[in-house]
Amino acid sequence: MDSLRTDLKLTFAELGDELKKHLSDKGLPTEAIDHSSQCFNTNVSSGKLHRGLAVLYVGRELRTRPLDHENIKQLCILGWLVEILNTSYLIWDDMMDGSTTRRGQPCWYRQPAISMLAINDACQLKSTVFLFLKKYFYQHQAYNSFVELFLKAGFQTELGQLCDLVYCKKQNIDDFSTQKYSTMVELKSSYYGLYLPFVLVLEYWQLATPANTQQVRSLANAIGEYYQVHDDFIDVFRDPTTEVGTDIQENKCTWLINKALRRGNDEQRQKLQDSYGSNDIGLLKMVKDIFLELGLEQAYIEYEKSEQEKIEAMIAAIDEGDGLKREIFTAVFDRYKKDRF
Ligand code: GPP
Ligand code: MG
Ligand code: MG
Ligand code: MG
Repeated sequence: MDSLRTDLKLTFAELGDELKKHLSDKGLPTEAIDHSSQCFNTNVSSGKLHRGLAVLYVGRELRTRPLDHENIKQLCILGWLVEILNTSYLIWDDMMDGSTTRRGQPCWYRQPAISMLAINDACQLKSTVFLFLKKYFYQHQAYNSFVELFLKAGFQTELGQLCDLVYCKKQNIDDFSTQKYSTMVELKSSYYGLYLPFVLVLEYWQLATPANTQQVRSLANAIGEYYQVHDDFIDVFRDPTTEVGTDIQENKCTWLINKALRRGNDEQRQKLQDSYGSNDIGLLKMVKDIFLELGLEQAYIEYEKSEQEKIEAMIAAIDEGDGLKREIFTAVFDRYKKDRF
């Protein structure tokens, strides 16, 4: 899949130019155009591009006729649209989570010259998705489906974020549950990050059916949760010199705290209740120490192994007579598996 990165990157430059042209045609002042460009160029392509590459790769694998230049370009653009949506949500998410760094750099809103302008930048990025959809796909048979998919993906993500933010306001961490966790993750991360890329492609090739989108949905939820559990794990257990997590301080309902609450004895649970969700360095250390005492590092390794087997079994059970190929899920899952630490 990595060999597709070059195709993807080539299209990015065109989208950047198109955005500039659009703003200039609207008569915007140079400083506004420059700012918008800087935001686009700095934030959209700096990630791992899992989602954009998935669109291009799955799009190529599910082609219903030989791919021409135009197909490749359109699939790249659809990939970038998912990445643009992702970027807008990460900019907002970092502000909401009080994060300091992303991808080893200060978060966009943390840059002194940006600050609260980041709110508008993320709004504008999200609108850019629909601007580009119209510009490049208005004549495509699936245009309406694309628009609906992006609108729904946005709403689902916002509902997931709502759950995330409402749960972390809970005073009593016993209110957390793995059921609540799964609902939140499906909404805030699996839908736009995995379901959307696959279904965009099914719509692009006019292959979408209730049955195959349902199969995609189940796999997207499973891979999405696997990925979010890893995201939660590294928030606490990654090398703090590369990136600093905020989940414990922000009282987040994560896989780790759910696991700790299930494993802990009364005393450990009480300590967690007293220390979780605080910015105090001593209390933060207390939570981390209990996580270690409860063997959560090993628990994560076991979770990862058993979940991989479960997902691989789900992929093996995919019905290929329905426009899908097992290989597309295997390849996308492999990328997520390799994306470690
Ligand atoms: C990331 O979860 C959350 C999202 C991508 C959804 C954001 C939705 C909004 C409506 C803003 P996270 O906070 O665990 O991710 P990370 O660890 O990357 O900050
Ligand atoms: Mg966050
Ligand atoms: Mg968050
Ligand atoms: Mg996180």
